[in-house]
Amino acid sequence: MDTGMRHDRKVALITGVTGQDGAYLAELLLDKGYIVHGVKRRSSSFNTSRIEHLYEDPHVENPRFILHYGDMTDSTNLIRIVQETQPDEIYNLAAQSHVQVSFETPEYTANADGTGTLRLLEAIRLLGLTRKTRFYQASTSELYGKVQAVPQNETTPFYPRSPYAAAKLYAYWIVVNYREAYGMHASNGILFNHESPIRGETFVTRKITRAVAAIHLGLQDRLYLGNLDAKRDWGHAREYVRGMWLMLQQDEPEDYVLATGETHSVRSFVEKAFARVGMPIDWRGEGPEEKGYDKISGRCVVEVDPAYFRPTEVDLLLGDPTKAHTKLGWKHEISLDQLVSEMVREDLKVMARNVPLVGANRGLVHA
Ligand code: NDP
Ligand code: GDR
Repeated sequence: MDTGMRHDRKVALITGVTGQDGAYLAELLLDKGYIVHGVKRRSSSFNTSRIEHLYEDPHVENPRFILHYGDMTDSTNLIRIVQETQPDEIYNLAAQSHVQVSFETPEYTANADGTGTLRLLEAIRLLGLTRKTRFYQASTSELYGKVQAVPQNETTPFYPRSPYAAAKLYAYWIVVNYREAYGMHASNGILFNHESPIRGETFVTRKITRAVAAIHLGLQDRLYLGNLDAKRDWGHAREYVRGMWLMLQQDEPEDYVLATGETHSVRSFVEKAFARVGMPIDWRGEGPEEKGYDKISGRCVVEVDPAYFRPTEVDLLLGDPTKAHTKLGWKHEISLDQLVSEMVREDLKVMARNVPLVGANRGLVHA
């Protein structure tokens, strides 16, 4: 199947299309008229819930959204997909993306997130597509780790604090190297945390908004969290995928920070989320003993569980998106309060349908 060359439409290939960003990006590119190919992993159960609304019957003529089975750990498979699709743009979003999980699966994380990026770049090079195919790499504010300056911009030195960040550091530099060595249009988006109602359930924001909805509806008693003092620069994923696309539309490839320029603690996110369901939080105790009580009922609804503490933590992230603003015309519009409201509202809808709670909320997953 050579779906790339017969159309006037631009062709994009997205790895990690079943994830939060993959789903928003596929939607954006389809809206822009692209033909979108997505790489999804084979799993024993459906993992396509975020992109079901984009699904097209593969038997229709000239489908514009096409899925391929693939894995970042499998070179020949990646080469075949790039060969078949001949993409104008590749967005490399696939990753083992959970920082805490990377401490438990460091080698796999290095393979998928670090070497996986190299495999994809090599596929482009081996197939002679270095001039045709533009490349976006999902780099991360986790690269700053133990931060060397506040706020962080494109020139702030990196200091990774997890196997995930170390793997992404390799990916960052191999992208820079392929750009310089082979003249590829390859860019790193150094994206600060971005969330949404379809954020993975074990990342802290979604874990909080799901628990708030479940506690409000009487489906759960308590929310267990780790470090409440960590500070993050949280934006909305829908706005960030637009920034990815803008990077590949520039004449020259460059690296860009996407961030809001504001930072808030996990504790503050918890307060904002509970406030949406009319539960003001009163904190008592310190460190691992800290608990959050609903001021109105006096009930304990938040507890610290040291199992969620990380061996090395990233304490404070605050991005400076000036370059993206100046060169790409990109700026975030959605405030943290709006983001929290949307996430709690959507989780209330999901919980009200009484979807069985899985993963973090049942304590099946420690992350
Ligand atoms: P998600 O965890 O929601 O999605 C990750 C995607 O990668 C999923 O589609 C997953 O498939 C896929 N994937 C995982 N391992 C492999 C593999 N070995 N081979 C092929 N596919 C694989 O992440 P996000 O959408 O939140 O993030 C997208 C990218 O951006 C990631 O690389 C992440 O590290 C990075 N990033 C994210 C930020 C954020 O705040 N969201 C900030 C900065 C960077 P499956 O559905 O089967 O699990
Ligand atoms: P992060 O996101 O590690 O920043 O990586 P996460 O939401 O997992 O953690 C943010 C902060 O919250 C603290 N925290 C908890 N985290 C989780 N997951 N669960 C808890 O119970 C909990 N309690 C406190 C964490 O310690 C941390 O400080 C995300 C991912 O999307 C990466 O892929 C991406 O690169 C970065 O954002 C930017």
